[in-house]
Amino acid sequence: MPKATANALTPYFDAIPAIKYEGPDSDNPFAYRYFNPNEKILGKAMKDWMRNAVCYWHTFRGTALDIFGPGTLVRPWEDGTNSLDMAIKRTDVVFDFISRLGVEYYCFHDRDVAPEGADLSETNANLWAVAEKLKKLQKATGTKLLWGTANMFSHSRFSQGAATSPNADVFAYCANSVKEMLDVTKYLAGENYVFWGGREGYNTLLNTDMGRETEHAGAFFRMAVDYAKKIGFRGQFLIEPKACEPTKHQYDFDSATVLGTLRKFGLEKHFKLNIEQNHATLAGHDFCHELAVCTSNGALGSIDSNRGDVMNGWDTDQFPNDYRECAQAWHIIINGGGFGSGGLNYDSKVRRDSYDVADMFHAHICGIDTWARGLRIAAKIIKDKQLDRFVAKRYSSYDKGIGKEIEAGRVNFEKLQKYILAKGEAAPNASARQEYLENLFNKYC
Ligand code: XUL
Ligand code: CO
Repeated sequence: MPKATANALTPYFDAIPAIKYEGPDSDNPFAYRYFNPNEKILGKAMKDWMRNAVCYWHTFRGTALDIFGPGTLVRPWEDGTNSLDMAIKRTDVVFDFISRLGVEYYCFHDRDVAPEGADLSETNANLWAVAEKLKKLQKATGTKLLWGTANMFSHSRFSQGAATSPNADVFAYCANSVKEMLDVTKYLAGENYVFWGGREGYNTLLNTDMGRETEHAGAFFRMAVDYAKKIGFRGQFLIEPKACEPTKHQYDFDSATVLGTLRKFGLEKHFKLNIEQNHATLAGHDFCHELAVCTSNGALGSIDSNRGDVMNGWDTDQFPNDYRECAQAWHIIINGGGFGSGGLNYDSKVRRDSYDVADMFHAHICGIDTWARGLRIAAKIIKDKQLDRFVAKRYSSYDKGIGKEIEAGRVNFEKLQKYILAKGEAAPNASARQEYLENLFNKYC
């Protein structure tokens, strides 16, 4: 819940009031209009459906540099160094922001929270030094770790891949990174561990042995599963698909590809997926398509929330603002059983010219309210039952007779041929009524 400013960890956000729910008619830009944390929706508190998380990288390490110019986000708490000292000081600001926002979770990569040292042993020690501070702040503020991950894409050693690098020493380096981050995630009671294959892909087949690279990825995932078992890490492993960027072709292209790969390596029981809205569109899919691939395979883990721009073809990572898309997403998520240990991580960044600390709040308020408004709409859809009944009826030929036999695996081609020959023809199905359903959906919005 929002903390009173009097208890604030740092003075940097003192000009901004703690963010509270004021309802849809509020004119206060520093208030939620739809997110009322403890209000019950379909029998569960909104905060427990959403499990909102602030991401450390965009919000606290992003400077909004782009290819045409350096960063423009000059934060008053930064001293301009990437030192361990600054890393430790920064944690107070992060937890202050999260508390004032009234959010319960956060997510980070190893390199977001701690800098590399002179050698790998010092790098590991830096990570643990910050982890100890994070643990104290989690306890003091009640903030929880939704997931941890390792950054195996920024440094030049990863330029040709991490676990799929042609260099076996890089593979070994990555083993150290994931081992340490699994230990840290367990230490901080993290509820999930994410693999996003930053440079796990290729730019040209002229220099790439795809078969070997993907086998190495499979071996790496297997080792991670084995190590988690060894240390008793009970968090959920998640893979975050992305079609392209930074490599031309990423191996974890989309949900269907990842599920196929996991099955190839016999790892499907150990992993679920972390679906990012803008990654779905990069793969040429709707966000909801990716969610439905997951729920229909029992593999929905968590969401990295953001949006692309319909006119741009890259990962713009803007804060979500389309509550209609979120409503449809919630309908799929809720019918699929909810998030489990996952949640909504705002893997989004403010624009390069939104440089005030106030913009960090406006961005998260908009994202959280977008999902909260969507949740309220989805609850209406679910309570009203018309949409779900329509779909159930559309498949009702499988609830009895020959359809039931097909689903039960009790028939073969010969039996089906005999059946349909006796009928003489398969009558066309009733209209699929897309336009009627789109109009019905609009009614709930
Ligand atoms: C990159 C991306 C990452 C992952 C974590 O597009 O989404 O931030 O979420 O490594
Ligand atoms: Co992401």
